[in-house]
Amino acid sequence: MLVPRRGRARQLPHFMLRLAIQKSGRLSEDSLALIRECGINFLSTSYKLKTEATNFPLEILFLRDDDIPGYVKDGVADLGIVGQNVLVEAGYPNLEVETLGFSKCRLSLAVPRADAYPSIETLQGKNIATSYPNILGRYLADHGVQANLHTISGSVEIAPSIGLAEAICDIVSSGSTLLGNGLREVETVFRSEAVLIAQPNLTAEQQDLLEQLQFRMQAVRRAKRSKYILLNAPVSALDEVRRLLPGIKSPTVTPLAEAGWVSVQSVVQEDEFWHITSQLKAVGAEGILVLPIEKMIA
Ligand code: PRT
Ligand code: ZN
Repeated sequence: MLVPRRGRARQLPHFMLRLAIQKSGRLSEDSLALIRECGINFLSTSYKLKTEATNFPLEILFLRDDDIPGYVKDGVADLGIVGQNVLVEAGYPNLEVETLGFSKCRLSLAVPRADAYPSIETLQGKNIATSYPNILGRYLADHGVQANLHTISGSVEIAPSIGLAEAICDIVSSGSTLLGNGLREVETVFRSEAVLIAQPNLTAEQQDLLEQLQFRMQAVRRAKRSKYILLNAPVSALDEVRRLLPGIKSPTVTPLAEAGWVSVQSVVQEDEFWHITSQLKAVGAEGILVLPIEKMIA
């Protein structure tokens, strides 16, 4: 009997993850780049409120960053990418599952440049303008300071110059906004970076997908922190070179056609890189090549 051949039924995912990221702002570009670096493709994001990945069961929602913790807490989105400052201020620090290493900044107290500031006691009874009353309130309470917090949602830096407050507490990155407004940073209240957050009631299948995502994100981050290094060294310097380049397990060493020389391949951390290469040269290494690593699986 002739059985009609049917195409293989397309397997529809019966589970999916919905990830909320910032629609437009400081986190948007890096969040999208991270998703792409995890090998996840999606259609154009412009002018859309959501999009779907084409090769991973993931839907991406574009929201204001302040709304992301609440949406994830309520399970409207399963995952989110948001700054720890917003997450902790919203009161949901426990949703964090992975630090992402971008959008690093700090929440700091600042006073007019000319004002004396011998200690945090200076703020006792003062008016402080901020968009982060919860984080700041806890910090002041921990330091035994009682102040009047004025919660404003933007342009916090101008509060002292218009007479609204004697101090401010706001996000600082380079410090140039404070400088431009005649303010001086006096206390770091909180350090922040972008994090991946997840709702607490994921299904087993969603939890499995989240683990796959985290695995990819960790590989991307590790790779960014590391460089692949290749060099030639005299055999007599090999012990020194191996000491400088421990690698993941140990460096790969192969003999060169020229007697008495070897080629060494290894991985170095970005922050140690200049220091190590100058030491490698000092022990006789030559032809040092440094290459970026795309993914690094532990
Ligand atoms: O529209 P939506 O509500 O989504 O965005 P938003 O305007 O509330 O947030 P956005 O895009 O400005 O920032 C998103 C997140 O980026 C913040 O929640 C932080 O986690 C992180 N981030 C990193 C920063 C900064 N760096 C930063 N420099 N957020 C804000 N700033 C501002 C700061 O408020 C101040 O006005 O930049 C100024 C200070 O910068 P410097 O470099 O002059 O010190
Ligand atoms: Zn916001």
